[in-house]
Amino acid sequence: MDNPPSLMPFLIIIIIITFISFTNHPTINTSDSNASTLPLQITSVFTLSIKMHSSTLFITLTTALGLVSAAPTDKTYNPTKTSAAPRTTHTVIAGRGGRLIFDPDNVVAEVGSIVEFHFNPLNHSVVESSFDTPCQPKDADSFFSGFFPVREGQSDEVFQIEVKDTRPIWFYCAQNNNAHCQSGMTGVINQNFDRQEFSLRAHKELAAEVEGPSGVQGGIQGGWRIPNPNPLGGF
Ligand SMILES: [Cu+2]
Repeated sequence: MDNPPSLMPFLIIIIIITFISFTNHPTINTSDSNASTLPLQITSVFTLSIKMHSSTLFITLTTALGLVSAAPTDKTYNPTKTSAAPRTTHTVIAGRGGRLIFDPDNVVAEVGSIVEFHFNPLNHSVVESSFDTPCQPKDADSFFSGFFPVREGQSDEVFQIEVKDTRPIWFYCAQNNNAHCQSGMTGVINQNFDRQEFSLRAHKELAAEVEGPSGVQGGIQGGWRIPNPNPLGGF
């Protein structure tokens, strides 16, 4: 890409060379009495200027070159971009293949990413729990998707949650008909793989021992229930 200001130093040098050549031209030399009067005066003035003020001229030209070479700084300014990078979305299928599972049930998701739950047939849901107390909401703020009755294919809507920090997020399906949570419908986001006593396997063992119904929240919360962005996803 052309950068017009960068040509300025060369133009100035060419002008200087031309100017010096002009002053040394024999037809307008100050010693030539046949030269016309006007060019002689101009040449004399210029020659005198160069001789008497060569240092000043040098400084002036150097300053000019400096200003010209500094000029492109403004041209290379790039405004700050304001568009956000697209967020990663991790898809989890509840009840995939008619089984009482989340697939995958052990999700690794970076902070700021989205985990998006899709729902296959039966009537599944997803609720946030804690490691120690499977099949029950973690607290009053636990996310809850509501139920997704589906006859075939996948649900018209999905449920999204945002991963806000690196702590493990435990979840389960609150469908009590056939005890989905106790039957293996639990999962985790960002399990601590250095602490096997808190593994998903250990959590599922705890869930299998839970007696009584799974708990649900009073209403959909803690995420976004939105139209399915990929209803023909093939699962
Ligand atoms: Cu279920």
